Amino acid sequence: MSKIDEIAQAVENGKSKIVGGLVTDALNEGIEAVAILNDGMMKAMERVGAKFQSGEIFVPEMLIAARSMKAGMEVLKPQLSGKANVSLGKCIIGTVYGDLHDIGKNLVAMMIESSGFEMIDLGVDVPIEKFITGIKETQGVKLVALSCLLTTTMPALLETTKAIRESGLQGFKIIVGGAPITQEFADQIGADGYSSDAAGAAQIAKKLVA
Ligand code: B1M
Repeated sequence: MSKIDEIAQAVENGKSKIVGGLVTDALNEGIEAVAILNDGMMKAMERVGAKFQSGEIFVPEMLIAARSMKAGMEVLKPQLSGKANVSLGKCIIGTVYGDLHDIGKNLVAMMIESSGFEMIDLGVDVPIEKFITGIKETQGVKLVALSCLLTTTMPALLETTKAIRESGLQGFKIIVGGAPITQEFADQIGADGYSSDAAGAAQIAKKLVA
């Protein structure tokens, strides 16, 4: 079995204690961090999602797999996040209310931060008012990034975007993303930008504030 498959299997089976070591071994063997992430850990999470959908596993197993992915991410983080020598302003990021998924949001935060933004992460299940207060009380916000992983929290994404717009606060762009979100939905709710993945989110973020 290849090292990447070993990592994927460990993530899928929730072996959080060994994932970090396997990722370190893979990096030492010269395997690219992006390949470990995309071909190993993310593939594993897709399989976890499919198993959940088919009733083969339940929420606790999904949670344990998420913990393993996070353990691997800790090791990968320094490899994935380059240091930008520019300052593009501040970015406020969070997962919309009702939604507890944060792995994708954390990846997006990491990539946007590496592209030159100062990151303020409000976490998961973020109430609309918290976004608005955050923007109001932080000087130099240029970007608000909203993550949404559930079809059932897409209305929360719409409401959050709408409320931020209606707050009258200005000087920043809003980008949205997450598995169920499409460019069409992003346009419909009036977001300035959309990406289906973390690297794309960083590219769009830079373009929007340029
Ligand atoms: Co949840 N869950 N989950 N879950 N979970 C999904 C999303 C699901 C697709 C699984 C499935 O059924 N196949 C399904 C949603 C179905 C739907 O909405 N149609 C689902 C469900 C149903 C649920 C619960 C309702 C289950 C239940 O309780 N019955 C429940 C909801 C809880 C809640 O939020 N209120 C639930 C709970 C959980 C856990 C807590 C157990 C755990 C999350 C732990 C955590 O995040 N700390 C969990 C997990 C792990 C998953 C899966 C298996 C993996 C998610 C993940 O981390 N993927 C997921 C299945 C799947 O994704 N295939 C699933 C890896 C991550 C890197 O990818 O988050 O997609 P992702 O992020 C990507 C892109 O989406 C994008 O870039 C990222 C990197 O490239 N992106 C952005 C994300 N945010 C972005 C923002 C941007 C731009 C791009 O701009 C701002």
